[in-house]
Amino acid sequence: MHLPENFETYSEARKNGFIRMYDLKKQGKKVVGVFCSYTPNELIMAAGAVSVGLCGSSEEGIAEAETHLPKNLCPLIKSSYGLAISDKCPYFYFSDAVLAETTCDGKKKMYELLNKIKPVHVMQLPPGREAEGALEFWRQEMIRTKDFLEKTLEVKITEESLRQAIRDRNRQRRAMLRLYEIGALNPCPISGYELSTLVEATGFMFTTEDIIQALDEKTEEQLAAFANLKGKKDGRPRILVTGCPVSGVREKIIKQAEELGASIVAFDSCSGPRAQKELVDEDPNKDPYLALAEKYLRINCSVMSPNQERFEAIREMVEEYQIDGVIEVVLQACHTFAIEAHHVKNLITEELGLPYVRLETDYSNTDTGQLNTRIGALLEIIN
Ligand code: BJ8
Repeated sequence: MHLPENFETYSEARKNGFIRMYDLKKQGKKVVGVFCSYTPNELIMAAGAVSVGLCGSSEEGIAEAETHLPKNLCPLIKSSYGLAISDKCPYFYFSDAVLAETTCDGKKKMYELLNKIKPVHVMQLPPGREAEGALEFWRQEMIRTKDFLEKTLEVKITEESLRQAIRDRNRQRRAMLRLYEIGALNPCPISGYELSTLVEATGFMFTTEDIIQALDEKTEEQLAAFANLKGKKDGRPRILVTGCPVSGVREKIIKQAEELGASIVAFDSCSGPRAQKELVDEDPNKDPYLALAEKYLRINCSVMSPNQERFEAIREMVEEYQIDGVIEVVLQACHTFAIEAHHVKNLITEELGLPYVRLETDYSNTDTGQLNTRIGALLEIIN
């Protein structure tokens, strides 16, 4: 696996973002902490505030969290909560408010505890897209969130500022999608480890223009690298990673798989294009709250039931990215992804005839050797 000399790890990017955020706070900027792809960031932007991801991605904070939360809970939830209550996360400390959603049971109950420390607004996400009224209910949640932000941040969200935020966020999505599409090139010039790290590091840049510039520069650099490869194939198995977010297991799964010879070219997860693929409708005659509701309700996370759209997205990605095998990441005690993995396995192995492995793990390093063996076995089957 080749990494550029100026490669910034996720934790370095996170640390470097602290200074930027400190400066923004000194200038009087309001900050809203977020946890999920269902968060309508456009509302935060329209309020003149910046958003920052608060999802924990390391073992830090887990011991503290376990004094309040069950041990057998998703590490992402425990780490996020532990960092918050132990004052170990400067981004949580700087947040004037937290915007969250009722996604999985663990997260939504954790938010009730978090609300004792900061103002937490929890959007009630419909559990599916198909029920009559789901879309209108979700549109009303957008309006309720606007009201919360206006009151808590003492600002006014105008229709004009919201429409501008929608256009800006769409520009950012397009830039991100262009970078993800590098993975469809064959051979793929960028490692999945570098790609996913860079995309998540943009969460610690706080202006649309900075983010777009970083994404565009990487895309152009990789297009040039691909042109230099002059069509030479590298023979590495092309892998799709699906399932739970990979931030907290990037080193032991993504990096390790590439060190074992895989080329991770695509992500069907919140570490990939899942939440970026659909833009928000910019039609000036359309109600912007309806446009936001439509876009965010289409995100195909396993918390939705049924979630047919995820399987369609996987089918399309397997074809577009010329996938040879699939790794499914399931974080410990994540019931929705663990159960949905049954359908995913059938789709991959029976319908598409490809090798598949499901890796159930947490944020510790105790299973690194075991993961190495299982990933190695998958690559051997493909080879
Ligand atoms: S849209 S994937 S960011 S909910 S892994 S905390 S589901 S028990 S992170 Fe997620 Fe939003 Fe979905 Fe994406 Fe619960 Fe599962 Fe843990 Fe999860």
